[in-house]
Amino acid sequence: MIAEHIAIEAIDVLLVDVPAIRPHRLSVATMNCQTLVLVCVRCSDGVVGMGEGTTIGGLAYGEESPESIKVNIETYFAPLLKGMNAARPGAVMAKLRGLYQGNRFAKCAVETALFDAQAQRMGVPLSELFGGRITDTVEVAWTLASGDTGRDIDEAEDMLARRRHRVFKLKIGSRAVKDDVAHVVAIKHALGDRGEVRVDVNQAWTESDAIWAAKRFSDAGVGLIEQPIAAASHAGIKRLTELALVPIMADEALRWPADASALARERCADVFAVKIAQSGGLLGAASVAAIAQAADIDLYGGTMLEGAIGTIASAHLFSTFGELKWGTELFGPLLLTEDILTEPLRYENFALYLPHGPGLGVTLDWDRIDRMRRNRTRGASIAMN
Ligand code: MUC
Ligand code: MG
Repeated sequence: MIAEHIAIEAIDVLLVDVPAIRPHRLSVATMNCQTLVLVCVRCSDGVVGMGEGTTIGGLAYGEESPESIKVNIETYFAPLLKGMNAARPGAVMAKLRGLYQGNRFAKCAVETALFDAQAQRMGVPLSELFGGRITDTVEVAWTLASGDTGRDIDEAEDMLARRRHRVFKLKIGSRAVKDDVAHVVAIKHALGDRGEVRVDVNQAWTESDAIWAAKRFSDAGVGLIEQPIAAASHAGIKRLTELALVPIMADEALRWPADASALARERCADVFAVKIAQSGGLLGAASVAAIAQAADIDLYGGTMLEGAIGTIASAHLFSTFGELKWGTELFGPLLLTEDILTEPLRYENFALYLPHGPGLGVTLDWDRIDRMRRNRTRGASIAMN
């Protein structure tokens, strides 16, 4: 029991630019580098919590950019949070949510840091604050997004041979639909039953494009279609789900738990991609999962291509879900050329292994972070305990 008032003393936000191992092409952007948005919350008991609010493609994916996340936390969140009781993360976040609109990624970063600090204080892994983990590993899919069919097949073969991934998500939607379909079908034919192939269109198609492609994907054995049309079109995604050609997953359509509720009420999708940043934090993502489970909608553990902090925070939460039928795509750190941990996350046998230490259970490599962080000459160096 933590009865005393533990003050939030300081909140630091760092933008850390890490090159990608290869260009990562989505319909909304091509990423050559990922900007990690790391938040550290220092508390008066000496505990430091870490969180992450990373997004994709600057301002291309959502309404927040790495820069807006940093500015809004520093300008609006930090003055409010300073002095508040770090031992009451739920109360702190309720206040923050009540005062400030939107900013889901920024809220996620702060909330993760508060819960990391609280779990460290209590001496338990983060997963134990969210009902307790049911599993120590989560299966991890890999995204093929080089844009080149031959290169994607080689990449998938390499992942299969190394037993790192056997589920492959193909990023499509930036080319003509028939070209995308040919690309996906060629990869599925090459892998056969050895690899599962899914696609993510990131809202790029019209409904008629999606119907045309779904028929061909169904014949080819593609396993899942993620967010094929605009997030706002609940009626459209419901019609695609009802066609029952290939299971349909909602991703960008799930901005808040209220969206999950609306989509679940009408059973607009077969699967929900649960993402901590997209849901405004761990609590919001837990609500999205609960809504899905109550409505008999399957769960998938999504990513915003976060680095190690957002990835392991997500894994802690996902490990508490009763059933994660479609696994996860928590591969973000593997897409980056440099690790920010002293000991990398453990990926083996197609899965990510959860750590057992208190809080997030990982240790940051501050020398590396300091080398890659933006404006390092102007900012004060972040020295951790
Ligand atoms: C998304 O839309 O799902 C997940 C994997 C990837 O390559 O991009 C992300 C975002
Ligand atoms: Mg997606």
